Amino acid sequence: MALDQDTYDQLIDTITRFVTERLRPLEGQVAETDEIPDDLIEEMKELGLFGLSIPEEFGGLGLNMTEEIGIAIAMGHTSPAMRSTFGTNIGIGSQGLVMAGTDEQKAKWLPKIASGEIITSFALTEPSAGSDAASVKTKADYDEAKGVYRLNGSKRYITNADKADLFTVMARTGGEGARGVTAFLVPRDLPGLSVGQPERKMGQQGAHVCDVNFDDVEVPAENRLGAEGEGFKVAMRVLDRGRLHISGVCVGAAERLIEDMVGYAGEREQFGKPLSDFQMIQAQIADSKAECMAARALVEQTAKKRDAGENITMDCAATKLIASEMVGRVADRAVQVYGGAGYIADYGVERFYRDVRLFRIYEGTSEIQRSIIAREVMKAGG
Ligand code: COS
Repeated sequence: MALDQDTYDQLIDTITRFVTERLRPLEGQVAETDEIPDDLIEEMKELGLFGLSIPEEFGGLGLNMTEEIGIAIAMGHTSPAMRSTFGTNIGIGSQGLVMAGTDEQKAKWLPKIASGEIITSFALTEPSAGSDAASVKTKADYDEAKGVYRLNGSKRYITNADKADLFTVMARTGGEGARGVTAFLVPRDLPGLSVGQPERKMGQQGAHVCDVNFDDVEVPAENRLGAEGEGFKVAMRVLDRGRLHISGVCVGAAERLIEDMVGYAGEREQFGKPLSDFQMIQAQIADSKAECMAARALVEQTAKKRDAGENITMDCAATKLIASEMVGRVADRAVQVYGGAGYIADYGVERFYRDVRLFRIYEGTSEIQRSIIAREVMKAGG
């Protein structure tokens, strides 16, 4: 444990109350305005949410993975866009720096990331490099005379890019393939860096994704993260843990949907009795609960393995596959249990249905998770 049990229990309790009392009532407003209110962001900062996974010496809470997962599940009980507000700071936007940064880089950036003073983004995906992440084309040419890498290219679907102050950018310094990729810490205010308009999306309104363009952006050599050619591996390690975190959010969202389903089925009457008296409705609740419990157990087991220092690449892929597919089925059943109301915006279930669709796509599609699992299993089998 990074925290003692009492402190951790109090933290979970505080976050659960924040989710229930502050965030859930604002879900509709956030979806409609596509913005998280500023005062809410300030409250998230005060609660320490931007620094959950940042080591204590740099001002964060230094949670281990098991503890972080507990919070991801608690946050999953409200619209995923709420968690996304600080999701990049505690995940893909900061963990490359935590894993591969120098002491100077960490001291310079991590305290401000932990406090939420600066927002971070992870820039891997490109217009022609999605699942095939090792094919990134953004170039980083070293200019020895100036001591800078000159970045040219563009990134796509970058979460929180419009708010970001610091990007972890994967760019090509060498030949083709994974070994030619290097990671860089790129401050937003460098000349030549521009961010596009937020995309219109199916769901998760309030969380924005944008293009990020680099036009002769001169990045000081001291901002290189790790050695040349190590950037792809850094990105993969960051994604391993990101996939586990997302799996926790999937479990939380499923728990919320089950709670909503049960509530609605108990209130709504048809044929003279509540929906919950019908076995076909009970079956949908039972299947959802059983699948959610299984996913939760897997998430917790994988988090424990990571905390024990084990290689979790396959476990994370399997966990994300199971948890994201599970929440998709649960959301679909929730819409079905709500019937006509499930299709009406005011009830919020259709919004969750759209929101959770992304979990099967981002941080690696279900197809990519399956190919990682197959590859790792076959490797282990010789
Ligand atoms: N941890 C550490 N190292 C890893 C790794 C991991 N999880 N996965 C791969 N590597 C290493 C490999 O060991 C290999 O190292 P060597 O060159 O020393 O042998 C190197 O990275 C290249 O790996 P590999 O050959 O497996 O790369 P591929 O091009 O086959 O790609 C997948 C592998 C498909 C797994 C990768 O491209 C991927 O995850 N794609 C999805 C990307 C994604 O999730 N995008 C979402 C957007 S980001 S929010």
